[in-house]
Amino acid sequence: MKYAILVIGACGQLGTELTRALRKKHGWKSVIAADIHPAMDAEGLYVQLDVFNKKKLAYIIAHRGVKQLYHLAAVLSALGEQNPAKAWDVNMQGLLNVLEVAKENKVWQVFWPSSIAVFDKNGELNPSTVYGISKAAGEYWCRYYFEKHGLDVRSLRYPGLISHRAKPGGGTTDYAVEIFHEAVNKGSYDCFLNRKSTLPMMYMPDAVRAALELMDAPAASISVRTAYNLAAMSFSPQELATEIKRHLPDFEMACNPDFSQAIANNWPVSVSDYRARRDWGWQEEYDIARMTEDMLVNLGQKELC
Ligand code: AKB
Repeated sequence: MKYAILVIGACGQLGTELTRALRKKHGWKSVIAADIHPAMDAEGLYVQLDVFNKKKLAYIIAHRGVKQLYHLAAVLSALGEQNPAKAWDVNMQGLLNVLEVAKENKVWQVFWPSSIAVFDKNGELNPSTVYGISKAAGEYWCRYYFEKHGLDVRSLRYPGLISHRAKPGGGTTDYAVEIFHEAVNKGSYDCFLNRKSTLPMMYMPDAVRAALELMDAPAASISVRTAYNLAAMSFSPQELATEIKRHLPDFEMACNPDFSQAIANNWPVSVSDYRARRDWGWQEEYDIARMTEDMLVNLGQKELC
């Protein structure tokens, strides 16, 4: 491979795993990790980048021969409600900068994650958070750059993501990661959503594979140029706690809903992803049982078989 791949937001929950997967697939020298932090790790190429710095972004793309770009930097739903102006700025201006610089520098493909936060509880496109509004508007910007400028932008509406490497920060679905760490470290968890709050979720290996498969799909098969719905499983905190208890029988969960509950109440319990299945063969691998077992193995609580 002669071109470079740039991952913006490479230190985040999705970025950490996607960068690893891209390096495994395309080679260590082909993938440049970028994030706002001074340095990530010694594992591969890394540049410090603020998404507001268009000049530096253009320089990296032009001088490193970047032809594929993953733009993951964002302020998530719960944190966004604490600081709406910042969330709008980072999420919207960041995306517009990336799209514009990618267009000017003839990047072949851009991946940008959207979210189930664009929906209301009936599954209508009707966002209730600044994060959701920025994702909905961003989807239309992606389609606009495709239709108007021929930029091959592809996007997925991710559910809550569960992973054991990097922790998420500022999301409504973060409880589904925190619960594992607390179960393992303390044996108990105080959940900020109520027991019955069912939301769509996905295990990280599926989320990473979905992005890679979407980017590998022939352009002619991509019928959705806003963002594809993507689904794997739906569960409530109670259902997840019950699943964890199968492995850690002494685990206990209390629930004390905070402001995030109002956000969760406005999201759908599930989404239909038939277009992703039809267009590029999407198929999840992990359900709640497999995901829970794998999380606990990776957090050192179960023997690897
Ligand atoms: C959040 O909770 O904000 C995110 C999301 C569902 O996009 N995990």
